[in-house]
Amino acid sequence: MSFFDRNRRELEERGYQPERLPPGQYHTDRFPVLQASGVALYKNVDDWDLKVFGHVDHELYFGYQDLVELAEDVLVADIHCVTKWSKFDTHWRGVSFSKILELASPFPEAQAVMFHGEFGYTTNIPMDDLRSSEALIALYYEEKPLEPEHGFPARFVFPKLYFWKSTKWLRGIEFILEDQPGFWERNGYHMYGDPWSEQRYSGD
Ligand SMILES: Nc1nc2c(c(=O)[nH]1)N[C@H]1C(S)=C(S)[C@@H](COP(=O)(O)O)O[C@H]1N2
Ligand SMILES: [Mo]
Repeated sequence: MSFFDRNRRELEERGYQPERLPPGQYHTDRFPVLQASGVALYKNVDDWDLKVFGHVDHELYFGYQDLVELAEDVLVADIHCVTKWSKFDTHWRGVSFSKILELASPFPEAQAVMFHGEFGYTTNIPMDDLRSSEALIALYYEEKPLEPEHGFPARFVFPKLYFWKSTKWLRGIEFILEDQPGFWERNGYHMYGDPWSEQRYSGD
């Protein structure tokens, strides 16, 4: 029996539905750490801020305390990494993306958002998906502030797509007119990244 078959059988024995795993994924209880850069360490959280800009009526600017005061939305979801691990029922708390839409009022012409992380990391997500799916600026994981390696002070969480779309050390939310590739999308990953259709690489 293959590793993947055994993993699905183990899930079943533990009372989980193996159908929660998208094709080609296995489940892990661990929380792997992945990034293209080093880990951003903010010794002083006042050195961090988040800008919302681009094609919007109202540009927004948040410090950490501003977001802490707004952090009342909870998202519980399965996450799927393109390197094939998935993790069930991850629990996040922060500011829902719908709150950002309400405050910023992006122009109706804006077709996509470019998320900017520390060290120049970027990734793109279409507006239609952001409007219709669960999306959160997370400050807390399992009710504790994020660990630095998982994106402290704030990361995006967008479980509908592969986890590379969930920017750690989030610094900018840019509303753009046309969907553009971000860092991994320019380096061989799929423009969209739906785990259920296995859109891992640009040719998939
Ligand atoms: N800023 C930033 N965010 C990032 C990345 C990165 O390199 N830089 N890597 C992405 C990738 S490929 C994955 S799989 C997830 C991993 O998140 P984790 O380390 O919390 O598991 O973060 C995503 N967000
Ligand atoms: Mo990833």
